[in-house]
Amino acid sequence: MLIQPIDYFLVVWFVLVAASTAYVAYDQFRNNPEPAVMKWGFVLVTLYTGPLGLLVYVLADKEPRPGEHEAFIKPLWKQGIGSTIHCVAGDATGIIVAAAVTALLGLPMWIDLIVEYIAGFAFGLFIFQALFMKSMMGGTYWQNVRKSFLPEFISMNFMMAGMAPVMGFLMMGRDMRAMDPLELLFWGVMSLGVIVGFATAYPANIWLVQQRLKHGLMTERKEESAARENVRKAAKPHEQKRTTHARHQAAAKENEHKGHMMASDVTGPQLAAVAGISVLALALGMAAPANWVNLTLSARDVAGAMMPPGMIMDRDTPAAAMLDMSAVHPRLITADYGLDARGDSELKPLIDGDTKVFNLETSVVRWTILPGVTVDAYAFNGQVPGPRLQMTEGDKVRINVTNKLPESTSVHWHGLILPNEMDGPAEITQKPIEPGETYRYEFTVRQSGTYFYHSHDHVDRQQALGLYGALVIDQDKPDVSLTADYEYVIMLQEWLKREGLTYPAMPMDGGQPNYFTINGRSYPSTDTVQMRVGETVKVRFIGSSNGFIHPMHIHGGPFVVVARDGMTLPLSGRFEADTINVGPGQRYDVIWKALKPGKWLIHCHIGHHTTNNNVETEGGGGLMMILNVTS
Ligand SMILES: [Cu+2]
Repeated sequence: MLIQPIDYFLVVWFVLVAASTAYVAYDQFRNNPEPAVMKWGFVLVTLYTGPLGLLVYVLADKEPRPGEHEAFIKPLWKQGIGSTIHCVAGDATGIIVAAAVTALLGLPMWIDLIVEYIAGFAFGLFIFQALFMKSMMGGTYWQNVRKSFLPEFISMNFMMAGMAPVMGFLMMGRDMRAMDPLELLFWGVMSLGVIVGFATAYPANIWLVQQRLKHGLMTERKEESAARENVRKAAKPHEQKRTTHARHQAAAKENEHKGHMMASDVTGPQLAAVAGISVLALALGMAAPANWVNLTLSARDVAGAMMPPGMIMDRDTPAAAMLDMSAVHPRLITADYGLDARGDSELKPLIDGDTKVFNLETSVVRWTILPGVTVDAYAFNGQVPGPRLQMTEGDKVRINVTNKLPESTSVHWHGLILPNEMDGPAEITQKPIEPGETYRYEFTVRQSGTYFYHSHDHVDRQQALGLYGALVIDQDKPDVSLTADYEYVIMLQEWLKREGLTYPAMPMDGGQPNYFTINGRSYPSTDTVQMRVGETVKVRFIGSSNGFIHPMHIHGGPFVVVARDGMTLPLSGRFEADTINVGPGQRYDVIWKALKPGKWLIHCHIGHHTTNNNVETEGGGGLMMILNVTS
């Protein structure tokens, strides 16, 4: 799914990869006079490195004009390229296949890296290197395996020394879609890994070619092949090898070859030193990432999670912590709502005998908080906040909660006195409601006042993504001292939206919010309450926010606090104030009287909470709304 700029870049990249590979394959098999194994080597490497493979091919191997291949490929740097190509073609193929398989099997990253090394080495040695050597040098397959073991070992070590850290850091980085072979990003990381691996293996390959421990580029003319074919038909097997080899010598313009051996004057200490350094480089490349990223996790553990910028993720961050803070994946969105949709709409109950029945359903939606600004949210009945449940003291109620989220959930009826098994905490009083399941909550309402309901499973994630709603319970005998001309419920929430993705806001590194909503809207898209001088409004503040306290302030004169946490304050306990701290879970009912005409604000008194992504629009943002009083 194309959800980030990198995804579009990767589409372009892989189109270029396809075009580059097609060109190299066409030119190799049509125009290039070189051995078939080398042709395949270039095709595979271009498949992994795209335009860079094409560049290397054109600069080092593509015959510039007919008959010039022999002279063109002679410089040592080009011979080094040839040697690196057949190392990388084999090793990278083994590594990439192993990486895809281990990811799909759900093995931890550190095992992935070891399996990839073994697979890359085996594929390089047994398939590419030994076969390549055999076709060039003759001899039995196993003689060639033995001969190519050390050069292949050195080259593979240096390649993996470059490729392993690229895979370790990027796959376990902020965008862990890179762990999933079904995502384009996985293949992008593989491409980059091969490019870096090529670069780190190249110097060693120059040395190996120079020491005649590995072959570089070669020329094999068609006429020669035809001649060889004729000779093969005529000659006995033993003679045929010698003749073929003699022709090979001529083609490569190498005079020092003797029998099946390449004459190398490399010394034991030289070879041991280079092999030793290659082992050191390999160990560093494989182990170093484990200092910073958690290589004990598998692709299955992190499930392609995308993490917020600034989250501290280190070698001991558990997968559950990552999933908890990860973005809502846009592919999970089932509905898209504009500014015409409203949260906190009253849900009319169905009547079943003496019971009021409310049906709630959770799902992932895209919700508009400001013109042009959306968040990806968890919603009850497609609303943020969820629908308002209006009840009366003494009601028997049944609430069916159906879970259409990608994860389990449960619902807690905050502040209500009810049977323990109806209280909602997942794993404590009930089994979590798994995706697709429905749980039936049933109780009789014994209280009255302002309450709310919210998720009680992975609360820090789910409530911070919008899973809450108001529960307003009327008294069976209304108390006139609690009534006002108007009523308005205010539910507070913080959001973290960055680079097109929504993360649950939390008071921790990487989790700090940059948008704030009253009833699912940021100012200036919040409601305005219209009233006249002398009229009163009862504001029910609900601390539906998850980790942030909001000192809520009303301009234009004090309000009277008449209830706290659903409980009516006795007349002697009521008090006047103009700011009240609404902490998570708290509710305050306040009655404000319009004394003078004008636009009077209700807003949070933390300045940052009245901005939208740190920007003020029309005098503010976020947790701000207007009481518009006319005379
Ligand atoms: Cu605030």
